[in-house]
Amino acid sequence: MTNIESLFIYTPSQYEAVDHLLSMGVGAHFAALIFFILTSRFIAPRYRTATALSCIVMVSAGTILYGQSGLWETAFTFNPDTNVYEPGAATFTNGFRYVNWMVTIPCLLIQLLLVLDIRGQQLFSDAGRLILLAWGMIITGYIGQLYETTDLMQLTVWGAISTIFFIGMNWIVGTRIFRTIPLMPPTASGAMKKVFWLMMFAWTLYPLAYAVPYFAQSASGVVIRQALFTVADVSSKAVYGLMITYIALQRSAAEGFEPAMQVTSMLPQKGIVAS
Ligand code: RET
Repeated sequence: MTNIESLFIYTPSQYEAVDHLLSMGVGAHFAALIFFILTSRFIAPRYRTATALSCIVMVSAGTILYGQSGLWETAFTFNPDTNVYEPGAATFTNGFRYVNWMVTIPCLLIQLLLVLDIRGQQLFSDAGRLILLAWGMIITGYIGQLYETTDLMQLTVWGAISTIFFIGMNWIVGTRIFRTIPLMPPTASGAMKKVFWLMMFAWTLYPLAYAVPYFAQSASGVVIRQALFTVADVSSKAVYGLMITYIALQRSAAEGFEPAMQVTSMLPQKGIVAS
């Protein structure tokens, strides 16, 4: 069982493109981590768990991408005679990503419920259902991708089952967001709509990356796939986390949390005298 990545040889620019995409992913997640740590004190305690979950996602995703970039570098070695990178000591796989999603997706979903201010019993039941759907989606997708070089029929069937879970999960996410938007402070509701569309866009890039073996079984297909993964990762985790933090900040300010009011300029700054 292997991924299409291991089937090809790469020109130096194709090899470097993938290497750089993976390193960029590492950098973006660790940079965002610093931002979330530094800004968490402006968020009211009621919403601060959402920021803490962003930190967990950043460490988890940054670490896995660091591993992927190391794996890429050991999986292919440069042959100076032919001027290409050929399969080397290790076998490249995207499987680690799927395993990582078992942790990161639940964190991303719970963050959303927290900034929607869904609490108590409702939080438990919504989170429970969303996590089970997400795990169903990931496990079936993981099984499917094991067959991508050997049996496209299996890739299709498992991918289709995974998509059913995906649709169920999106349905719950969409209904929760649009039901709650009218109850949110106006400063946060516009951003919440954008979060919904960001999720629809970024999360759909993952099934596209899964489907690359159907339409691009080649070294350039691999570059396309890793580019899709990188755009999906940075937008579904780092940019999403920034928007969640923005919403948490606006909600904190609207509820009278002073540090948030200062950041959002709802309070006059101390020491500045109005003339
Ligand atoms: C799979 C298999 C093919 C069908 C579908 C999939 C969906 C994957 C998604 C992944 C989202 C990942 C995120 C990670 C954050 O850390 C499993 C590729 C629908 C939606 C948001």
